[in-house]
Amino acid sequence: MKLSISLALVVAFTSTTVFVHGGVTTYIIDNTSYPGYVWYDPLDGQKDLIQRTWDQNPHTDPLSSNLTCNYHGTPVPGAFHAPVRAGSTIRTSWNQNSFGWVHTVGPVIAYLASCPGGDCSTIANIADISWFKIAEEGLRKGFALGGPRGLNTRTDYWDVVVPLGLKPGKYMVRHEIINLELAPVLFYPNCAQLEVQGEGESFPADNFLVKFPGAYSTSDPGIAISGKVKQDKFTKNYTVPGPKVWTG
Ligand SMILES: [Cu+2]
Repeated sequence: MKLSISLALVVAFTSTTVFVHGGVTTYIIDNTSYPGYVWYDPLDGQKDLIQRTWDQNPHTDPLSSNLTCNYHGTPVPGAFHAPVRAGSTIRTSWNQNSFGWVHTVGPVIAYLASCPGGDCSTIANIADISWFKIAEEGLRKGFALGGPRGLNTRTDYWDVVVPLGLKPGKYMVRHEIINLELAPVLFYPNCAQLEVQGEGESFPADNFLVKFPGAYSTSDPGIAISGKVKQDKFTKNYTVPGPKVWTG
């Protein structure tokens, strides 16, 4: 028993040194689990995923092309779209090797973008697609640092509802964690491909739509606060960056 605990600790500490950052590792959609791209494995051999490629390292420049869907952010061979009914929940997990998310200060945000041509895999330039925000949590009024959820704890998972009224089609989903603990700010975006099904007929108006890169600037209050968020008076009035949430 003692030996196995020691071994577990060795594995644990080894893992923390490797997994200092991270991203979305699994999507659970309508009771189906979709494994994510494994950033520490070779790209060769990874296929048939809904998630686009990424790297564990964060991105600091809001104007970088990495802000769209992380480093490379390309579909793997055999990439497909996970079916999801409008109104259903998408559960994303940041778990890796039994560790949850390692950063505890910052918002978690989810966006959707309609894929032109009806196939998210064949978009020539993902910087061109238009995103709308469907959920945001964390560092808002009423959330204190160290609170129960909203990325103030180690986030194992986060649930987001696909707006019930959203019209069917192929969509990219973009989850993002922003680490505000230090300056510069650290962005962790991840993208995956969805096929939204249902009878919805709604789509957000232009004032809800943004581009990545383009949606954020280092002077946005919710980003400029990076490195200073432990001053409680600021965090209680935190403004999540990006457009208003569209609920359908
Ligand atoms: Cu990190």
